Amino acid sequence: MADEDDDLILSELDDEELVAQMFDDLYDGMREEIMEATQILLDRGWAPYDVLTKSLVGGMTIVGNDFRDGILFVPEVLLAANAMKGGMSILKPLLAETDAPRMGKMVIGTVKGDIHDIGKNLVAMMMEGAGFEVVDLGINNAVEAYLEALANEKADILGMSALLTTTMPYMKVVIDTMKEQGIRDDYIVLVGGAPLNEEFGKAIGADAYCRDAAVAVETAKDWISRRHNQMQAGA
Ligand code: B12
Repeated sequence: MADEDDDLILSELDDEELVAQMFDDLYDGMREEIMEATQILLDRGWAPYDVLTKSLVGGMTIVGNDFRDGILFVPEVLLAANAMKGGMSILKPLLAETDAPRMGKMVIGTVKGDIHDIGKNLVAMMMEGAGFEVVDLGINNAVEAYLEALANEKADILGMSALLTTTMPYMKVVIDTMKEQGIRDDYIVLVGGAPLNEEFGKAIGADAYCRDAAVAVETAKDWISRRHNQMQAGA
């Protein structure tokens, strides 16, 4: 016997029901359904950013809470993350579609010992959407990987992500190495990840902590224009 959910036709749900269903489907790691629902919301005229924040990020927050509370475990969270990435793959080209002039270049990666990449990927997507060029180093990056990429790519911004209290101190290792090499001030350093806060960002010598991808974009724009002004003043 088919279970009730098998008969559910996503396109027949109204927006509110569909978002609630997406929360359930994300929770159950249903990648196909998440991709279908993402497309339906877009077809109904939802802005890509709203689909991202109201359905995908909203659903992932529930997953995160239940993981924290020991209701969900790693395999289930991986399935949920995979479903979220399915939805993100549809949104990515739309968020990146912009006429904005190139704003600057960012190298971004999750720090050594840490394999969380959903938040970092979101930041990368939103930065691209805002007109930045983004070089994504992926997960588990040692200081050498960051420094090599910054030099090779002639980047303006370094973005580091950490989701574990055990890996966030590694950001300081990277910044301290930059200081030792006399290159710290050549770059704007932005840091983010759920366990961080503003105080931590200041303590390790980052230029800014950003609580989410939208703030990351605003902060990056802000710092880039400050730099341009400084350069003009110094010229
Ligand atoms: C999904 C997830 C996983 C997935 C990761 C899949 C993937 N591909 O990323 C899997 C199942 C693999 C996983 C594994 C583990 N996880 Co985990 N995971 C999560 C979970 C549920 C959600 C994280 C997430 O994606 N959030 C959604 C995104 C959108 O949010 P975000 O990452 O915070 O990103 C936003 C901002 O922080 C910011 N941002 C993020 N990065 C950056 C970077 C820059 C430059 C800027 C500017 C901004 C920025 O912008 C983003 C977008 O708005 C969190 C719970 C939580 N509430 O955070 C736990 C959590 C982070 N995990 C946790 C743990 C303990 C682990 C494991 C150690 C579990 C284990 N026993 O094996 C392993 C660690 C493995 C490792 N070495 O890294 C703990 C960490 C606890 C702690 N205090 O350190 C958490 C908090 C859960 C909990 N409460 O227990 N995890």
